[in-house]
Amino acid sequence: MVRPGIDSSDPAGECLFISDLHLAPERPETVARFLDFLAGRARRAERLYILGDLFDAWIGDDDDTPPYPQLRAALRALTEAGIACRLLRGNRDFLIGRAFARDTGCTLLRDPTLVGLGGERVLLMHGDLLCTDDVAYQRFRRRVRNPLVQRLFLWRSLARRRAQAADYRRRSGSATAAKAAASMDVSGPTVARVMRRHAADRLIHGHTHRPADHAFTLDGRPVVRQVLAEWHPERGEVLVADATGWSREAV
Ligand code: LP5
Ligand code: MN
Repeated sequence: MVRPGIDSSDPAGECLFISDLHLAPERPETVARFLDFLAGRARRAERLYILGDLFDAWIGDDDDTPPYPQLRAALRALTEAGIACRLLRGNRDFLIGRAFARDTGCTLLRDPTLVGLGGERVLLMHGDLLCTDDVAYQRFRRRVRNPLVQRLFLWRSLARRRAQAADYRRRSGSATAAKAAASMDVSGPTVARVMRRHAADRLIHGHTHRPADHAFTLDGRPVVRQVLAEWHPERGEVLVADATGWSREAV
């Protein structure tokens, strides 16, 4: 059985959940939207959870291409203002490491992580682990999550890493274009298995870019799976948990 990460439970204040911003040098509007969010809306929260794919492609914590230094500084300013920032890595930014956490004050979370919120057991994931019908992706995932493969990648120059990431993106683009849409969504039996294993009342994840609240019954218990929205240049979305319950807000 995979042990989940555990996050400290029941903060008194508001928790915000975001994912799939896909920030990149060539997406200045989305970067600006996120910087505004960090300097504004996020400051009213107690905790910010980022559930993966904050970056479109992270090739190592030593990448100082703009706007990465500015983004690190903005996250650092948020955590220094007393807002806890928890970061769970996605399939595009799984190479975020300890240096990034140290520079920003963010805490890295395991996938999955269990947190108690409002009396519920809430399971947090990026979402890619739930896409078990996508056998080719799961094979690719096992290979690139191998620590030795990652160490060899990180030994290369930034230019070579950038080229290799671009090659993966190209190959992934042609692979996904050829896959049936349903095979890239989460698998229902896998969701049930994971929620049952962790006795979760609520599962929050991103990755699929299919935002929705799926309420259903699991072994006679009402449960919910909330899928976060990807961010666009003209719109971001945040899932909010506070004393009054759960809601979604455009930012
Ligand atoms: O990202 P998205 O939504 O387009 O597609 C994903 C899956 N694809 C990926 C691949 C990423 O896009 C690649 C970007 C990585 C950036 C970081 C670089 C650091 C590399 C470090 C290496 C140690 O995640 C896609 C899913 C889709 O989500 C839906 O869930 O279908 O999966 C694929 O397309 C995978 C393909 O099916 C097979 C992979 C082709 C590439 C083969 C390369 C050889 C592997 C060698 C490993 C050492
Ligand atoms: Mn993803």
